[in-house]
Amino acid sequence: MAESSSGLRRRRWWRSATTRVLAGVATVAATATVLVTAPGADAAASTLGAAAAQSGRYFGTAIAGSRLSNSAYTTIAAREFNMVTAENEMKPDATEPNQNQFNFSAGDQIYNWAVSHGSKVRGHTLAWHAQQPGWMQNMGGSNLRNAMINHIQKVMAHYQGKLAYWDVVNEAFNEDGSRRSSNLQSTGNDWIEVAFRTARAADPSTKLCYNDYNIDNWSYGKTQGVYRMVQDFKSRGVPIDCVGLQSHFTGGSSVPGNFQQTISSFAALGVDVALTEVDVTNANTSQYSALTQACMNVARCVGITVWGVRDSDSWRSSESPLLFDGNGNKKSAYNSVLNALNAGGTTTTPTTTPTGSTTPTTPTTTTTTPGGGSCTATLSAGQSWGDRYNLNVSVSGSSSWTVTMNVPSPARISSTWNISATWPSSQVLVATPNGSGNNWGVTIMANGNWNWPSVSCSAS
Ligand code: 9MR
Repeated sequence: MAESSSGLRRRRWWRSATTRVLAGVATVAATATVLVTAPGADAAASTLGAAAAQSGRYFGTAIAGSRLSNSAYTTIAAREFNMVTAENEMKPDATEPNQNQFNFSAGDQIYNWAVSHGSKVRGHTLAWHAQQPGWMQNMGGSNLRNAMINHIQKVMAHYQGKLAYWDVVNEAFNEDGSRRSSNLQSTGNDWIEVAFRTARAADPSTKLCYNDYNIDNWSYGKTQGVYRMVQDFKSRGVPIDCVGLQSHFTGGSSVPGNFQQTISSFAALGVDVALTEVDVTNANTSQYSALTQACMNVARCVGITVWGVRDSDSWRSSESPLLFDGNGNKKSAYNSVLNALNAGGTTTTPTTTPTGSTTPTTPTTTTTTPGGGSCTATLSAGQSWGDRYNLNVSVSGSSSWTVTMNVPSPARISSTWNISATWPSSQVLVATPNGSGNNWGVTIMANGNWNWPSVSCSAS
């Protein structure tokens, strides 16, 4: 059923009013603010893009230029998705076939199709060991470094102001968390940060992402390697705005049990997180709903993109991994994703980091439960010591709340006050009232990671 326009208006009013109220809280507490959506009385949205938009997220797909003449394909793509990634057409071999001679015709075709159907566009990708044009594959040293910089500058200048995100660097890590060897890596370990600095200068309007596969399992070496790089970049002011988890749960991989922890841990570094190339072997419904739910549960998980429209469009079509079958019919995984999107989630407003603070801030969260009712959990700094710090938590909006706090590894919560606590894992605290009111707190052993935990609040 389509959502009524009055439902949408109500929702927007509610969100903007909440933003204003919470903005005051953020100023006083010097924390960032998060708010939420989706009062349960509203009708469910009937497409993936509209359902995701209710919580401020997008739902996207990869588009192949060669299929834009197929109306069965474009009908589904235009109806369901509000973010588009060019599957191959914005990669270096497509955009710079000869050195310093650029060709944007295939990329522009996809860009124009997307925006004319009300969709935003994610750029993919600028610096990658694969799909380099032949002339680049044979390069090294300062010639390659300069060619990479020129490529980023020229391609980003062409799309200046037009793209929501750019995957600046793609797939630069080995499975053990070390850097992948490539001609780019051999130009010096700083090639990734040079790429990001070049990208920021070329187009300050777009968000700059690092994108990779097999970084879904929090305890995996590659995930930790990428996490450390992003943490390092944030600490040194190297411009990075987002991390893309490709989330190819095909070819033998499946959604790990700690997927949400991975998303929230990256988000706690102060970057957006997106699932950028999702596919799942045989479109397993529980895996599709779990990965969608994990994104919905993390305030800065901004959107999900599936890697193709129909199974027949997939790079792994023999695994039937997408949400539409070869005839364009919705599969059961489609419904599980749509339902998870419609159930609501957590969204953020921009974060503010207090000047001079040694502790990066992380969003405060409000979640509206599907059945209605909402609450807000606001974090503020308490006393801190050389190895640990206190966080005060204030809950408003409901006296019957559940706050989930996810602490970024290897930090650990060492004590709590004024709550009943349960511990689904060593890094996750679930807090409920113990009769002491709505102000409570935790002591966190930093173990070297001073990023604040993410929190979500749900009312019952
Ligand atoms: O789906 C893309 C396929 O058509 C290309 O042949 C392939 C070549 O490298 O790239 C595929 O897309 C990849 C994406 O750009 C990066 N992550 C892995 C994707 C699947 O291989």
